[in-house]
Amino acid sequence: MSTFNAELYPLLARVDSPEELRKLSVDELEIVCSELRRYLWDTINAVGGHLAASLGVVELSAALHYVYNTPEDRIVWDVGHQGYIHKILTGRRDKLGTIRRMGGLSGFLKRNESEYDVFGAGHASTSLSAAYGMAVARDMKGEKHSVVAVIGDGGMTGGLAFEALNNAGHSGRDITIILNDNRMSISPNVGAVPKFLAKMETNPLLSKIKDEMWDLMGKSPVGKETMRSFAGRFEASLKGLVSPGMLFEEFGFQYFGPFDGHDIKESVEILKNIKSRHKHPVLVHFLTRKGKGYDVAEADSVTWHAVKAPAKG
Ligand SMILES: Cc1ncc(C[n+]2csc(CCOP(=O)(O)OP(=O)(O)O)c2C)c(N)n1
Repeated sequence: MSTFNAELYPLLARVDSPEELRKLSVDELEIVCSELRRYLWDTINAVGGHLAASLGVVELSAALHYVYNTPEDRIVWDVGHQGYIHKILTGRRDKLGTIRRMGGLSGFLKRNESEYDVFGAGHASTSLSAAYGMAVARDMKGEKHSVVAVIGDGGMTGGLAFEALNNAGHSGRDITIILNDNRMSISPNVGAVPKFLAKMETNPLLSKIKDEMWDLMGKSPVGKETMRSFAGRFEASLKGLVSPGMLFEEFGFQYFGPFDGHDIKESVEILKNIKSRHKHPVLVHFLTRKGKGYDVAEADSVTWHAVKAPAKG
């Protein structure tokens, strides 16, 4: 049973698979993202299911399938409720309205549902270990594909995630972790890791150094743009020294970020660069917003984490 109305989402209607997605221009990709967000909202509000987390990973999901050659390249999602956009993009668009119903799509990621679901993601914090295992197997078989794990800041507080960081970082193997940091678990996150992740943007010393360098470089006789581009690079390395980059760098990961996970063009550029140039453990930190695009869901992502289907009346 198809629940997809092609007239309402004309560009998304052309995306039957990630291969079709990869044929679009980046400008078209931006339009697809807005159609994806609207299709998810319309459908899940009608049939019930998880909502806020997937609204927050629309651009990340599209950028990942645009840059990586899935399913050959492996994308390992940490929790099923972040995977609805991934499902829409990987041949299950027309069945979204059947999610979590008898005979319909699973609310989780399932290997027997799709070749794009490379790991059975249900519960939190398992993706990094699964991805590391896949990277080891790839290297033993002499294969070359990329392995990318996507984990939330909530999932990143779990012990198994740290076990994987401990193993993968020192191995030096080609593995990329996408940290989808929306500052929320299902409810607000607690403990040291979330505090650590939030530290950098609120670090007053870093902001002061950045502002002063920006002014100074603007006054330089060597060309404002050249100097400001140098200042930008310096700022990026400075960020790596101040947490949270420091934490991941200590585990053996090269840290990049934090970036705006809703800027599709920037996300595509960053991922292309990581895919082609970094064949070692890398962590890319994206900031996203749970419930993105809908004021009510952004304001109260706990309530909108999952919605019930409206009662039949
Ligand atoms: C071992 C374990 N602990 C707790 C949970 C409950 N749980 C499910 S997903 C999740 C984390 C969700 O936060 P995050 O990873 O940031 O993803 P988001 O919902 O923000 O996208 C938790 C704690 C679980 N499923 N398994």
